[in-house]
Amino acid sequence: MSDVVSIADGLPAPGLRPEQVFTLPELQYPARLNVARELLDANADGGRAGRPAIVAGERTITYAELQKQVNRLAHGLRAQGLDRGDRVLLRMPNVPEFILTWLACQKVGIVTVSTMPMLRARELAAIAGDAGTTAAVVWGGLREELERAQSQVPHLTKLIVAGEATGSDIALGSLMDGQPERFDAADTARDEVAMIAYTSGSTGVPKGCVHYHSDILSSADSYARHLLRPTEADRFGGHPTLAFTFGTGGLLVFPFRFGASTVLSGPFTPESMLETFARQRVTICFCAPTSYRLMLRVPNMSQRFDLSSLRLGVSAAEPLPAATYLEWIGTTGIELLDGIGSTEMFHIFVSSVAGRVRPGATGLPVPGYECRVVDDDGRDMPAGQSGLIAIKGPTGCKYWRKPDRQAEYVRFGGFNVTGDVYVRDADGSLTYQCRSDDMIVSGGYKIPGPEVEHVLDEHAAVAESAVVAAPDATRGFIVKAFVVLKPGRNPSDALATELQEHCKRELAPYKYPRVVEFAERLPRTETGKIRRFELRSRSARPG
Ligand code: 3UK
Repeated sequence: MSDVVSIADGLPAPGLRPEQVFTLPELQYPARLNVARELLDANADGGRAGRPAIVAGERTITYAELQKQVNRLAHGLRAQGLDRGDRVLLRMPNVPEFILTWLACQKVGIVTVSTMPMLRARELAAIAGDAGTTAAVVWGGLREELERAQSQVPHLTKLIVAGEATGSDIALGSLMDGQPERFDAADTARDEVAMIAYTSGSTGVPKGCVHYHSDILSSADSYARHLLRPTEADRFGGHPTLAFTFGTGGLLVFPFRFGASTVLSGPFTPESMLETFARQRVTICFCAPTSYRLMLRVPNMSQRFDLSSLRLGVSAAEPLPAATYLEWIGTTGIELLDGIGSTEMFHIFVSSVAGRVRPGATGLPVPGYECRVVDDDGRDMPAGQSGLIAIKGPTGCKYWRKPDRQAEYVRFGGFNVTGDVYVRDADGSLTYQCRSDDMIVSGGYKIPGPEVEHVLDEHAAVAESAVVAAPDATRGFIVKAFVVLKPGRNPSDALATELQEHCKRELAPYKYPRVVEFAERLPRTETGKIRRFELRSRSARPG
């Protein structure tokens, strides 16, 4: 396996790493720390054995049951030759098997590389190749794209199939058969790599973000502990995929850190989400603003669905407009907490505070995080003037094998610079302005414009293209492509559809351009750079 990068070689050099600060008493972790022992054994062996850990449809799995399954799978993974520091790719929807596998890997000290279910072969191959995954656990219904990716990744040799398995596959269940129900968690260090989470990649290349065992827990002990104040009676629900750190936190780490329950649900539709909230008595929900807007459009939603169990909603992944906040609280009476997080920081670092929400503002730094608004040279901006947000706390950006990007994100003496532009008011409250780069945020998804351009440009009819965000009442923004055709090719609706289909085949379908506009030429700067700003403002005008 000499072509598989080692953990030491994947991590950024010590001088490039963020300064991670642990200022609160609850963030003082012992030198040896295993995230699965803290999230699972602490509950199963700590008086919560019979409490529900996972609720999925008709299935309820207690902490004791989950612990036995996790232990048997941990033995099974070891029996396959997988051990500490190996990387395993996870490709599963929000099913109990995701959590089972994630915890079993963590117990062994295996590094999890979770991937979004919608990714296609080319995206999966890039991630598997970069992370050096030697095995994958894949949900039966999602295996096809991974098998296509496998041919491009020689070191990805082992496929473990959850759900239904056939032929030469290794079934997840068979790995567990006959294995002992006890497993002592690996004696991992608090700053040992636990997971590599991939971003959507603003340059078209997905970036792996390394998180230590302590990073995962400190997100629960700063953000969740202080802003959500969970108890074991809480039932966490919502739609983010468990593979996205918004979901890993909200639907796995946070409920388990506080001995509460996670409620898993199928693909999002506004009705099915509301139905799950009502039937499963969800108390805290995690959704993107677009989803709250879609739920509000369900006729008579508050009469049809009993939302009396809900006590708090979390909104993240894109800005929460004051109008959405006000409509939601007006209709349901439930407060929404906006929070900005990132894959690099693991979870939310600036959040609204329950009872003190200022509609339209993101909020205040999460306890444990220090936050500045600075100019391009790192000088503090006065109140009321916009600048880059720079944060420092118990988590921080550690890009896997991306020293150049690392130096862009971690600056000004160990601060994390996300690329988001903010204004801080005199009272300290932070209001989001925009992103300083070209990422398109649509319906809660991050879509790098250049990645879509790259695929469009591969089409035989296309000379060049530029992809920008166009405002949209439902999704916040949608992907819009300006396309210049090759000589001899003529614009038509049929060709626009063909280009859209091409993108859906080559990329996760949510990335396809919902609007295709044919152009004679693209506006450029004197140095040849596309003037995206001009295209964006052209797209912002109606008609
Ligand atoms: C944008 C927001 C305004 C912002 C995420 C919560 O979104 C998450 O992670 P990603 O890596 O994207 C990070 C970027 O998304 N963003 C996120 N939340 C907000 N912009 N208001 C918000 N409330 O540009 C940020 O840099 O996909 C969110 C928890 C975990 C996450 N990974």
